[in-house]
Amino acid sequence: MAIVSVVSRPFQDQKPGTSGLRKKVKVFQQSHYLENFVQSVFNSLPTDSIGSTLVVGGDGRYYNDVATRIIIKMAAAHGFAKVIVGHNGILSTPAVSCVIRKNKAYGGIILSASHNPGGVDGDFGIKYNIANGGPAPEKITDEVFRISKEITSYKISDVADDKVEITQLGSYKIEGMQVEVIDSVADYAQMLQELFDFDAIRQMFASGFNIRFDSMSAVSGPYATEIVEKQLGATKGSVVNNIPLPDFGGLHPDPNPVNAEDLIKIMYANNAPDFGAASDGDADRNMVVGKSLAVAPSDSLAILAANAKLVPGYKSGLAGVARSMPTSTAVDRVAKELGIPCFETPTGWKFFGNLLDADMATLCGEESYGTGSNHIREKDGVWAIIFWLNILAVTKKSVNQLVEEHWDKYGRNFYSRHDYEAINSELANKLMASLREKITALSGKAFGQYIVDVADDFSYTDPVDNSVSKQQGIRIIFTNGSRIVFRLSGTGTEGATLRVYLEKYEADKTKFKQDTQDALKELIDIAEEVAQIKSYTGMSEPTVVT
Ligand code: VG1
Ligand code: CO
Repeated sequence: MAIVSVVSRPFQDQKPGTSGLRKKVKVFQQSHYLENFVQSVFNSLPTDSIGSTLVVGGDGRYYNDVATRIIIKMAAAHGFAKVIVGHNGILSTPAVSCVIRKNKAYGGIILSASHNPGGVDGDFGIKYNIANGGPAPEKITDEVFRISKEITSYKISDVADDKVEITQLGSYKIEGMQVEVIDSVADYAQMLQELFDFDAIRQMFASGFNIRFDSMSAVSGPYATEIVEKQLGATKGSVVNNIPLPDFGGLHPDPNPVNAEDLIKIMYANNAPDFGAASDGDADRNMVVGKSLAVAPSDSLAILAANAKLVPGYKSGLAGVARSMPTSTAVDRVAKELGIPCFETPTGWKFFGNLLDADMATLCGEESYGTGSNHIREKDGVWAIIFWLNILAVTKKSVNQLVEEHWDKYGRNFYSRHDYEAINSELANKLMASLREKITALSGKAFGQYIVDVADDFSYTDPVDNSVSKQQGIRIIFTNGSRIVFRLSGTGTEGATLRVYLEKYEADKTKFKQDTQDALKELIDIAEEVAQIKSYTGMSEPTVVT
């Protein structure tokens, strides 16, 4: 056993996006590709990383196990004292965050492309998280990218792969570094027990409440089975598709009404269960579904914020809330009512880290089915679902009742996202550039009854470290509070994806039952008029509407 230095050549395309580096599996399988990126991460770390602890785990997708072993061998070469790794290389994204914090680790590496499809022809991804348990901020990912473009070698232990044991729980050494293989679920489950009233939820299940939790053949399976079925007593079989598969069964592990089609069908049929839930590839996203009602993620955030005090972990109230810029302003109304601040950040969980660390925000959320809190530094799918169950158990209300009462009190923010996927990158960039040129002239312009109040390219100054992130999406805000936002996705691996976010506030109760797309019709037309999406993309309609 020895540490060797391997000569490689730099790749120019290892720029982390919204959430780490995501590429096709085939790209990651090129020789030295993964190793170069991992070495770039290690080279970006100060010397105090030597002798410290690193956490490693992933969502179980194709290549997870291979990559896990490579990272353990490289961590030994870098001089970490210990690697904590999930059993079989498996840890959900929120579990990695939990384990980093619990063990006061230096950081962690997450192997996941999250909601992107997996399998040999699918996507793979890697992300570095820092000591607070959250995604590395831009100043670190920028540095990693810079190093990756110059790197010419990496260090790795030459220990045989079959000596890098990840299938047995327990501890052993490689090059003097301790490797500890932990149960993937235990620490995470314990954390949730401390936040929620498990007894109340258990009673609710015991009295006949039923749930269908669709793990989408992704990593939430073992977590939901242990927590929802075993610990909370939901009927056996309530958690479906609960075995993580390397290709997620060939499906797209994204918990929205389009991709979680099966769950929606069941929840919209007669005799639907009381509660439907789904989670994504790495279990940081969640969808909540009532009977014939898929709860909009922006509404879910607002409802959790409004009811947080009913839950033991948040009984003393919230310091503040935060949402990503495209997320609807439903939570802003709750914050106003509670008299707490509401922060608006760029898309991506890394922007919430400082606010959570500084205790300026307690709950955070994104329109993309992500909700979380200061219990860790990632969004957390299973947590969000148990949060909802806790509120239902305490209020003895149904999902639909809670949502409708919320609208009655605060009004309804009709909301939808239209995605144009896999469009030509050059054309997508041209569309955005032309929007940037147009925005100054938009101010004050009237489109029927919609009058533009503000039109800008969102720029964010972090209130904690004053770092500035520019060009985070074009916003058109109307005088009546409605909004249209345009931005390009930073998680795709094929061409570009244009996201158009549409929001309309409605205070008139008689209009709450309207179909969302109908309610947003005028805004959809304005978006087309302003951005000329059809002519730029050649697409007559979006590929996904959520
Ligand atoms: C998307 C979502 C964003 C989310 C990110 C990572 O990013 O819009 O809200 O934080 O995915 O989620 P983008 O750049 O494609 O719009 V996950 O669950 O894929 O880590
Ligand atoms: Co995810």
